[in-house]
Amino acid sequence: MSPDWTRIRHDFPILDQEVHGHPLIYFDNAATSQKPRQVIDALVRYYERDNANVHRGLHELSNRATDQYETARRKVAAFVNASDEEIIFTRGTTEGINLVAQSWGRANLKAGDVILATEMEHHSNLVPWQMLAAQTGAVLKHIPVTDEGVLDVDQLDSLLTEQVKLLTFVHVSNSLGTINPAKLLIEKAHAVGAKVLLDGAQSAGHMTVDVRSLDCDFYALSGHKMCAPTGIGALYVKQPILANMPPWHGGGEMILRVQFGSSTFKDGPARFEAGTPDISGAIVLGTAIDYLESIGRQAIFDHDAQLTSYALQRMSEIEGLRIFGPMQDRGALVAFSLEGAHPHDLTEFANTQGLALRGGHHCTQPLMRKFKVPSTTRASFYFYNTRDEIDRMIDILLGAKKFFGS
Ligand code: C6P
Repeated sequence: MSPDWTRIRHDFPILDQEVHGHPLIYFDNAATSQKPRQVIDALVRYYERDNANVHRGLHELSNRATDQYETARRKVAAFVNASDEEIIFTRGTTEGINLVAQSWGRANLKAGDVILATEMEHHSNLVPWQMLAAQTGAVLKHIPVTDEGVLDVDQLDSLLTEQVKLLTFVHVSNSLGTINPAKLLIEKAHAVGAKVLLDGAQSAGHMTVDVRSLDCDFYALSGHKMCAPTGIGALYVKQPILANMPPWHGGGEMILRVQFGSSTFKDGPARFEAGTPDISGAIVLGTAIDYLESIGRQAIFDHDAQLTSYALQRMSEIEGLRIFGPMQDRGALVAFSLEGAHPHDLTEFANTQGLALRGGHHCTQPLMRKFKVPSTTRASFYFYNTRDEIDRMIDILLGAKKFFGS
């Protein structure tokens, strides 16, 4: 049975408001998603009843907080089909990737090794590798993107040499919407002995993700893009890779024994969670996962896909509107430009009509350079959005066309 999308939309109190005298249309979900009442309530409930530090206290509240925090880890693990010993809580995708670079990367890469990324990476999946390359002498290379906005897989065989120690790529591009052929890329990278990191920022909340079946070695996600608050995320690291990774942050909770001159460290995810973690964030990330699972991830994917193909169809009818990225196999976003209107001006115009879009380079400057544009405007959808909102966006874009004389 199909979910009751109208009822589901009512779970999001923020959507029920006017902006500049118009009903809010929130199409900036790739930047951050909205939060359902269930998640907001769970956050309040935690602070009203259970708040305490984890793994430290021997009192009731600390035990409750610890139980809930570790239960959330199990929920994240189940969500991506991993074991809880493979899930590290982070602040988000950015921190997860930096953790891999500074822990696994520093321990395993040396001068001349190759880190292979793609031309469509978010800065979060480029800058940490540039820093690691500068530290180790490794070289950062990339798989080019075609004019259609997909990876040029014909180049793979020449790029995937035995020098490649890591292939790192975005699962769903935040600037093009492209869903990359993860399984194929992972298989090819493993064939030359490389490890593979998947940037799951735009995939985790939108589709079923099974790290076992994908067989990736690292998968990073951000809670705030999948109905949880900002400041919490998770990193999957396949065992036994995790067991052999050195710590990256030092501090409380990640140690076994500390002397003045040296320390020994815990095994498992705790080794990478120094200091007091985002306890409430992790717990309600668990609530967000329960919420998404109650709708069904395939249902969310199908709903997003229908909205996106409808948006693509309607937007293609607007003369002077250029769509970036492939017309098929894409996630729930459409980046575009409108002749005669600067993307920032267009985004501001949309805002005056209550429509939240994003205008900018979307933290993918190398990709913008490839397409010879400084920035684009982007509409990104989630399961609480409707066809009616897309129709209203089209009207606003037609209004913008007149306004900018394009
Ligand atoms: N993209 C966007 O509007 P953090 O900030 O750590 O939660 O996520 C970083 C990140 C990494 N990879 C991809 C593919 C992403 O899309 C993002 C975040 C937002 O597109 C903010 S720039």
